[in-house]
Amino acid sequence: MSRFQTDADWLPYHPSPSKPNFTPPAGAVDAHCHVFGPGERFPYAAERKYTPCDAPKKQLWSLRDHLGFARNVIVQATCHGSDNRALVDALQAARGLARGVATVNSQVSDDELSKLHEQGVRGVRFNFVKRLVDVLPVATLTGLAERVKALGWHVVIYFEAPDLAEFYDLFVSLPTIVVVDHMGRPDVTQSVKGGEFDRFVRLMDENPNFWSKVSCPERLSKVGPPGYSDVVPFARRIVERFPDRVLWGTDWPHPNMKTHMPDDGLLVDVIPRIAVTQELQRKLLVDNPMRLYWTETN
Ligand code: 0GY
Repeated sequence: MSRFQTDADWLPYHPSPSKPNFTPPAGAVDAHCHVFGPGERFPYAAERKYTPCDAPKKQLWSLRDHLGFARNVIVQATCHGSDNRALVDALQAARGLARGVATVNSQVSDDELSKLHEQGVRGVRFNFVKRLVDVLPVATLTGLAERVKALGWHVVIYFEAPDLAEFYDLFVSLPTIVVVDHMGRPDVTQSVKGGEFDRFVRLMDENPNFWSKVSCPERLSKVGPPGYSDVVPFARRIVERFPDRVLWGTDWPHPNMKTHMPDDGLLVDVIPRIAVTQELQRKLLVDNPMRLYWTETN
């Protein structure tokens, strides 16, 4: 029995995802997923805003193999704060088949950053979603970005569309590659062209150091599974306009889903509808993530 009580409304990850109809290209990377705990070994952070059910690395490897992927990029989730031990444990167990995006605070030493690099971390995540974190001061974020730039890392940012205007100047001042989670969480009930989403497309147009994850239809969709059809035009627009700056991930184990827990096989079947040629699929799933995370083995 864990000493952590999972939130009463927490939805556990899908116990038996279907086999997707779409076969990912050889070497495909799931570039956005998490590990949670197990809490007994890797305690959840005191400052967390939610307590998930454990989602350990072994389950992630089973999912990777079942879905036809070869590698993972594991992103530190807010429930672990800036304690990256569960992430590092998974990276070490993956024997080169996983890379990480960590969360660090301003007290992190250069030695700790170098060690994280050796352990497979290639980026830091700055989270601006107010229900998930207490946002760090701008000066702290800018200072951290400069320090990780020296390691050749990038910055992953997570925000919701209505907050883009507030953080815009900070985002474009970041000196590294900047990877945006889930297309900046657009409101998919709005028009894919001419509306609020244009601001995000402009951000990508005007800043060639910006990349986007075209992930999380399950979070953005109002129509839901099996097709998540309302999200498809948004992701397709980004993939076709920025084919060399897009990544895709499952988002397993799908934290904070309140209405349904997705079948990961169905999420994979969205890929050929947002990347409609084999070339786009190869860039999205292999070439781009390999260029960003596995430079030294290319
Ligand atoms: C995601 C989305 C969410 C959570 C986190 O780090 C996290 O806690 O990223 C969310 O609640 O929208 O990408 O995992």
